[in-house]
Amino acid sequence: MVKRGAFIVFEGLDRSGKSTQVARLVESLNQSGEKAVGCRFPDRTTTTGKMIDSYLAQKSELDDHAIHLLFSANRWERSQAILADLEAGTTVVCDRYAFSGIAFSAVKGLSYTWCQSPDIGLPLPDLVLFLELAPAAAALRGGFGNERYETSEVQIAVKDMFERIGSDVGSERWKVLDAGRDVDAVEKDVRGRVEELLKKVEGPVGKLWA
Ligand code: Z5A
Ligand code: MG
Repeated sequence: MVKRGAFIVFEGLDRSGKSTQVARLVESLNQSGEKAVGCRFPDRTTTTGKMIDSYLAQKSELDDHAIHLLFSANRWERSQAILADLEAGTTVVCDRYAFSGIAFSAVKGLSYTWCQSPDIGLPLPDLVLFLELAPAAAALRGGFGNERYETSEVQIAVKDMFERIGSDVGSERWKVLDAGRDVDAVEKDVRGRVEELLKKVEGPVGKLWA
């Protein structure tokens, strides 16, 4: 039987280096002979993703509940493909996931448990690497863009919400990494934690919030 792949998620605030580390990890795993693919949420290429993209770009308005459900649907659309990759022995490295979904919606005042519910049963990550970066350090990486949520007020509120989510997920699965170090140092830390994980991944993929 093929050993299943690991499901690894990167979370963190704006400019914490998620996309950089996802790309580096996928490349280094493939170079060392481990099959790995990247994915990202929102996936702006699908029909729901195009609606999300328009909302984030502030070209359209949507009710807070409706956009939350679209972000969740965007993950469900991809969930069978993620499971298929994992079962085929490919590690999946994902840039944001359902934890961003809760964090950004709950800070707008939606109920935390309501925010969790549409994602119940999605593939459960084996490891969540939360890239922690002080807002002042993030600011040195360039100014905010023009997308919705790219303000310091939202980012600070979201950071607090991520702390609550991390404690609900539990410290076995949710690891906080100092993202204020240089890119190579963060990558080395990530790689060490992923090597530990790959030794112990076994059994069926779990279900989120189930
Ligand atoms: N959202 C939501 O509301 N609900 C949901 O369910 C989901 C998401 C899934 C779009 O996210 C928005 O959608 C997001 C949450 C919401 N809103 N916000 N904020 P996105 O993923 O498309 O965009 P983002 O992740 O916020 O921004 P980003 O710019 O892509 O950040 P990043 O991926 O973490 O950073 P990066 O691109 O790797 O690096 C940023 C810059 O810093 C770049 O110039 C790098 O070269 C540099 N960098 C990276 N690492 C370092 C280090 N270690 N030192 C120095 N410089 C570095
Ligand atoms: Mg990114």
